[in-house]
Amino acid sequence: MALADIFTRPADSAATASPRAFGMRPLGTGLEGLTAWVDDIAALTQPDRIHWVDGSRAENDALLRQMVEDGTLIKLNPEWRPGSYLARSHPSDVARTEARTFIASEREEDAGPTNNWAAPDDIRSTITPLFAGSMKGRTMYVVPFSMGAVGGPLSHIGVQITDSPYAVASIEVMTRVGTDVLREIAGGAPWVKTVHSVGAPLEPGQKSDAWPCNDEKYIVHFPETLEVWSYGSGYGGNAILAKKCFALRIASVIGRDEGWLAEHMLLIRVIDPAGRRYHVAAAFPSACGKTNLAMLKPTIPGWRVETLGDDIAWLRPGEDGRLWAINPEAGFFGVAPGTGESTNQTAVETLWGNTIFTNVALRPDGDVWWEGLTDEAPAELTDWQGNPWTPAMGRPAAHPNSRFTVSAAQCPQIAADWDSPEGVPLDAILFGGRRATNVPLVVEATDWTHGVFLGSTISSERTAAAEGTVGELRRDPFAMLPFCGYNMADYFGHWLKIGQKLRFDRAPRVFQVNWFRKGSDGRFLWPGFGDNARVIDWIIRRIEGEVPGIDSAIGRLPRAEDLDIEGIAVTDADMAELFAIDPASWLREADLTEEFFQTFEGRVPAPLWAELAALRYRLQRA
Ligand code: GTP
Ligand code: SPV
Ligand code: MN
Repeated sequence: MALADIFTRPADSAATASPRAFGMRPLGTGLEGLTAWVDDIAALTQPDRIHWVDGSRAENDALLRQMVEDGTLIKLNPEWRPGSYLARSHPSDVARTEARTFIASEREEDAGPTNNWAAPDDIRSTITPLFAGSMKGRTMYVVPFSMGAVGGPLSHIGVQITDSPYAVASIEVMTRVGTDVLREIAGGAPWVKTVHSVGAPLEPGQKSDAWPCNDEKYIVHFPETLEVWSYGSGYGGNAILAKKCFALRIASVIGRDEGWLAEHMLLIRVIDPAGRRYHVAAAFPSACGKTNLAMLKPTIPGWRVETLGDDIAWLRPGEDGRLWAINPEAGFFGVAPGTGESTNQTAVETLWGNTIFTNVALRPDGDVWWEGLTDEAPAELTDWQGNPWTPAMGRPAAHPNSRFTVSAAQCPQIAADWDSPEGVPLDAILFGGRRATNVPLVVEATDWTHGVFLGSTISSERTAAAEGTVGELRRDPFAMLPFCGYNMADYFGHWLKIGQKLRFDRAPRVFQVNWFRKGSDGRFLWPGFGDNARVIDWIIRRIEGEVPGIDSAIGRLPRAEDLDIEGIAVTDADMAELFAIDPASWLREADLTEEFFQTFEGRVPAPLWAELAALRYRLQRA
């Protein structure tokens, strides 16, 4: 089949298979395989129209215009926010739904205790009837996309079928969409199948809701057949399947089998006053500071940071014994609240236009607002649900998980080579979380194995990025708890194995950080944001061997005089509290770690148990 024909081909007329027969047909390879799959999905979901997305500007313009007409998007005032739109989701569809997210591996133990497992055949027979006819009255979009530069050595291709034009517009920002991806498929490149339906078929003549979705939700991953099926939600990671579903859950499984890592990490280049360049990746749980650190504006003179990625990094050991990283995405889906001139000026500048905002507040002048954008709220607003709002009402105007979708290229400090196919060699890996107590501002792992242990024991207070109780402490190893597509104990083992492929003197050094420790008065002890550069500065001087690390029970700490706190209002008492290590509460943490490791029923690698024993030994003597 010629590539040009794909945009005009009618749906396969034979494609009226019953849901039960679905998936029985061998697909073949290349474009034939792709079109056979599209026909199968169309036969199942029965859309009114099929639209092959070519990723062109004209197509995107038309899509956005259509969504404005349909009431899905509100066009913002171009005087303030050119090319930008506001979407208001259904109030029940505002975040990832982890309880409805499944890993359908053949064997239950391959999903592990931290994932919801479903037997593939069982869950297929549950969801297939839901997808049957689910796109009636709607357009089915076929979106070919590449994660990483098209054709790059670390890149991977996917195709998303969706009945949500909002998802299409988002995928076009977040990934590389277009005909060059089809060309790769035509050339025989493997691709991941992702199917998404909001689950809101229309009767003839029925008008769609502005934000169609379904109370019943399923986000199902089939790691063996490289498929994602998502039903019922139009929001974020539930609907932009390239992101968490593919680039983390499915990619982590591909990485396990191929010898690389798919990680929930931001990626930056740090340039010191001497012009030396370092590459740092950092894994923090959702809404714990990745986008902010990715756009760091150092408050110490002479330092610069260039953004490479803000959410996901794919890491692969190179021939040179270093660990190389790419950002597979092409845009940012960032948390709006808390993003302001004083915290993340770069993000504010990135959002000057061409941005889709979801669930933020609308100003009377047709611009957007959210808590933290400015110190003072405007006198009146329309809140994220479309209701009149004034500050006196005492509830937030923007949803706590409201977001912006904007292309990475628009970031003023994006690295010139951010989309280079080879990526960058890592000098440091940071693990962090939101911890009001116990965890110091920064601690260095003694070696790779200890670093893997630190990653495996990360816990963090829950945020609004997913459904659940905000503030509740939970384990979130490597910030991957909701995103690892296989047994996390095996994943820990895979990290250890990757370490063996690195040259010991070239492997990235591992650190744990915590910007969120609080004093007894409940305030953050560390100013955070731009001042986090002070911690990075110490990390880099450790890498260069310019300062000693002080051994403690939990790892290496800075000497007080080595952390540059000139010009910031952190008192000696605050510093002491930021680094205080209470052996008794750390021993309690160690007990919880043991409990956590035990849930994996013997699968946690022995070196991590040895690290736990060594930690306890040191704590008992501290
Ligand atoms: P996801 O996109 O959900 O993965 O979140 P993220 O990890 O990118 O988090 P983001 O950078 O958007 O920050 C989430 C929230 O934490 C925002 O409200 C920020 O203002 C706040 N935050 C980020 N960095 C810091 C920091 O250094 N200190 C403090 N106190 N808050 C921070
Ligand atoms: C996160 O929750 O980590 C996000 C938002 O980045 S979502 O894409 O919805 O997963
Ligand atoms: Mn983010």
